[in-house]
Amino acid sequence: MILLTGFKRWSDIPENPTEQLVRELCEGDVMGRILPVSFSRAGSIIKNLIEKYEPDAILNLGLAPGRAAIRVERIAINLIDTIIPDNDDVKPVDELIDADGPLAYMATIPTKRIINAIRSAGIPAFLSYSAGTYLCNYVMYRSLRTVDKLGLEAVSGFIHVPYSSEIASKVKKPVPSLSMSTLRKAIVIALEVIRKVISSYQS
Ligand code: PCA
Repeated sequence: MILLTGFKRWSDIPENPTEQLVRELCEGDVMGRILPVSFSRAGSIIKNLIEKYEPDAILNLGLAPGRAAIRVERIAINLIDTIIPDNDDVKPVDELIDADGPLAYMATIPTKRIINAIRSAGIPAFLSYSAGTYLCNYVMYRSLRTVDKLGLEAVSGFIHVPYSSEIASKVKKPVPSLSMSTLRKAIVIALEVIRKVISSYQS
C-alpha cells in the first residue's frame, strides 16, 4: 500500500492543489490523507499512520507557491524555521524537529527515475535540494524518521507541486502554474515508478 498525503490550505493561499490531488488519486493501493498545516498535529498524524498501516511507500505532496515546475525533494533537514505561522498560529524558529534524530534524511523514493519519467511525459520536473524549513520539510523528515525508527522497508519521499492554473486564476498577482490535469498526470507517473520499486524489492 502507498500512503499519499497532501495538505490543507494555509496563510493567504486560496486553495492547496495537493488536497484535490490526494482526493482524486486515493483508490486501489493508494491510501490518501490530507494533513493539517500544523506542526503539533501533522507530525503525530503521519507517525500514527505509518505505525498503524506499515505502508510499502509514503509519498507526501505539498504546494510550493511561486515555483514553475514539479520538484522532487532529495533531502529533509532536521530544522523548523518559520516565517509564516502555521494554522494553529504557531511559529517555531530555529528548532530541531527531533533532538535525537540525524541532521538530515535523504529521500528513499527513486527521485531521478521519477523526474525522468515525468519529463518523458512532457511535464517539467526538477530535483530539489531543499524542501524549505516549514511544514513540508517537517512532514518529509517525520515520515523518513518514523520509517527509520520502526525499521520498515518502506520508501519515502516528497514532491512539491506548483499552483494549479485553476487556483492561480484566483490569486491576485501573476503566479506560475500547471493545469490540474498536468499535476495529476505527474503524480500518477510518480506513483507508477514507486510501484515498480516496491514490486522489485518484494519479489
Ligand atoms: N506547502 C507548505 C506547507 C503546506 C504546503 O502544501 C510547505 O512547502 O512547507
